[in-house]
Amino acid sequence: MEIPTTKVIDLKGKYLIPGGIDVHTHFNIDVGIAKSVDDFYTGTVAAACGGTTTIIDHMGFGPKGCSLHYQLERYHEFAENNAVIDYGFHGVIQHIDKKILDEIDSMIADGVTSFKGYMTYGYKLSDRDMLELSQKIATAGGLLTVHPENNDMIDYLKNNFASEGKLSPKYHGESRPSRCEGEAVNRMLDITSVTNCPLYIVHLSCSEGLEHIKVAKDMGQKVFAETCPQYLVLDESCYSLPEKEGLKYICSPPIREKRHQEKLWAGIKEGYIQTVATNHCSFNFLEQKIMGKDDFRKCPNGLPGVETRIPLIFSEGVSKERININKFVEVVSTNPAKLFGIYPQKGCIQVGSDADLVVIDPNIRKKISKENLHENTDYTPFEGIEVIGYPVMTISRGEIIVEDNKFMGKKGRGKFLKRKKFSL
Ligand code: DUC
Ligand code: ZN
Repeated sequence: MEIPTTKVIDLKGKYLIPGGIDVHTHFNIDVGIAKSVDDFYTGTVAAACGGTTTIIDHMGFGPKGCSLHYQLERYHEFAENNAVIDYGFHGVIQHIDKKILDEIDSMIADGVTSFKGYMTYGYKLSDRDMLELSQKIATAGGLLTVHPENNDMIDYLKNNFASEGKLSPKYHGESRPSRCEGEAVNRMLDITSVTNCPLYIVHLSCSEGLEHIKVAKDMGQKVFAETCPQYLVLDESCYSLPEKEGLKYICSPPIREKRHQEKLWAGIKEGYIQTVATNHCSFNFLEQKIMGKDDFRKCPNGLPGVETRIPLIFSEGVSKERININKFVEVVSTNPAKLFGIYPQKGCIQVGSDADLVVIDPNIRKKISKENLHENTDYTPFEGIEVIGYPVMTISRGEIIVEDNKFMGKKGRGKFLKRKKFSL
């Protein structure tokens, strides 16, 4: 018989929280003009070092016309034998036809219970597509997640700026104004009110979108929202940094004017925003982001951030007293687990749960720097920000996998999470 070993850890002066859950990563993604530099090994090592014990990845697009399971199989191959923490996938919807709609049931049976539709980019869905998709997801017991931006507005503005030779990183932000996100959020709220489908807005970046969500939620609609650290701590001035540094911050939706930040924090505090995820989609500055040096449209969109989420939200949220420790745990762990069908296996500390645990020392002060991170990029957009509080130990299913910023787990130890149907 195996003798259980017991290790006593002195947590005096520290917080013990359920492991972080980041429900928005893009590992192994190929965006056509570039491949991300974090795969399921480097990305999950970085996640673990930053206090995250579960990720749910938004699979990238597959070949035109491919089935949902085609892409799911590719992602199982990417993650298996590589991920070091537990993981799940959101289905990605590239087009709508009867075959795709019929496949939703079997995806759910296979543990993929949420699906992402884009309103912009190459595989954007029309309003009619969204109606049919949300109707199907609602009856199948899934959750619809949406990237909301008005594609026509973006196209129009981008073309206008280009014709005037306005191609510096600043015009990335200006071609995707917050009204264009707000409009798309509102449209999705109306569409899903017709089909009665639960809606999850990914990477909410602006007060316009938040206001629409508040109205709908107060009227009883099932709508949930995620924001990301970049929208809470950075502002649009990053696009005007010298030496093309602005390219480092090109992501969609873009980093907004400062006025949005406190609105988003208030949205978290008041419960209109339920999760903070990252949209981690990492490209190197030197060979990849720099492709946009003469034209922002050539810069691959995306920022790294899977490792800095917990430190930034703890520091800017709890240490700076914008939110209390309970709200922090809700948005980085418990709510994501509940929304995405892995609670109480994950997202809480209780008998029978997975013993995914993180220790945070609230007294550590350190400057975020690429040098101390495990993300595979040559920069971090949060360089130089001083945080108060940092994760010092990460435990996954009872095993210590990170201690004092050193990863000591085994490659491939992460397991696929077959998620339950949406039930909130
Ligand atoms: N936004 C990004 O910046 N990158 C990947 C996908 C997305 O929505
Ligand atoms: Zn995304």
